[in-house]
Amino acid sequence: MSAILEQIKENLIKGKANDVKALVDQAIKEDINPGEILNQGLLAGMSIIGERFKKNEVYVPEVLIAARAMKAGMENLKPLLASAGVEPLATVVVGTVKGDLHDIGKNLVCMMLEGAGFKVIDAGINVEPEKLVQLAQENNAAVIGASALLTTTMVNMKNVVESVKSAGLTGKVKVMIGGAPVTQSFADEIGADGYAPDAASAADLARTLAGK
Ligand code: B1M
Repeated sequence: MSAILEQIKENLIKGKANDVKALVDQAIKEDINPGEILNQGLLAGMSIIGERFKKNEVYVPEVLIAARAMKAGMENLKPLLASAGVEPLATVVVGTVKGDLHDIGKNLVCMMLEGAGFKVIDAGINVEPEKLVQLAQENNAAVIGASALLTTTMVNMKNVVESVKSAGLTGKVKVMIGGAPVTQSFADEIGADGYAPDAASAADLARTLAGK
């Protein structure tokens, strides 16, 4: 791999936003393929952060700082990716379920999904299940991700599964769920397509659910 892509990766892991941006700009000037800058530089770094996060080797602040560096690096790369026809893996609609205002975990999930190469539609907090389905339809999403932090709101995840069913999208739009009180057995009970315990695993799961 070219030295500059390695440097982008290493600086992203360290969360050095200014350096990542400068290195990406330099790589663009050196005519390195935008897809390579994305995959071998930025996404490679984010993937390592995701793995370390899963193993509790790094924590929420480091992930947020790395995501900020990723965002800085993407600034001038994004238009080039679009014109080079580099497509996102798939689209994922993510929201915190109705009645629930917690968004820190949901935002981390969005960041890890973006870091993994997905287009993310962030539906926000306190989202009606029908809204998630509507956004999925409008954006041709492969996956809906629902987050809940309260035992009183996690039950609303069942309504997301039901809404997907009512819209005739079962199997076409997969539902993944997560959040502190959520478990695999709860996912099985409500008929969700998958459960992820943390944000990095959510990106892995979305890849599987979207068949990527
Ligand atoms: Co609230 N709150 N809160 N709160 N809050 C908890 C969740 C609670 C456990 C605190 C406690 O009592 N010990 C408790 C829930 C009890 C329960 O139901 N079992 C609680 C309560 C009761 C409440 C209120 C009801 C309090 C009140 O008003 N009486 C109220 C409810 C408001 C509402 O939502 N309607 C409330 C309000 C708030 C604040 C607004 C003050 C604030 C939220 C601010 C915000 O989000 N912008 C808040 C906070 C910060 C917390 C704690 C302290 C931290 C939550 C958090 O952000 N964790 C929390 C206690 C705790 O967890 N220590 C608590 C960090 C975050 C990175 O983790 O969100 O779990 P988490 O996300 C992880 C994974 O779960 C996973 O990935 C993330 C990263 O790895 N994940 C997914 C999350 N979503 C996923 C989706 C996926 C896959 C993985 O796929 C789609």
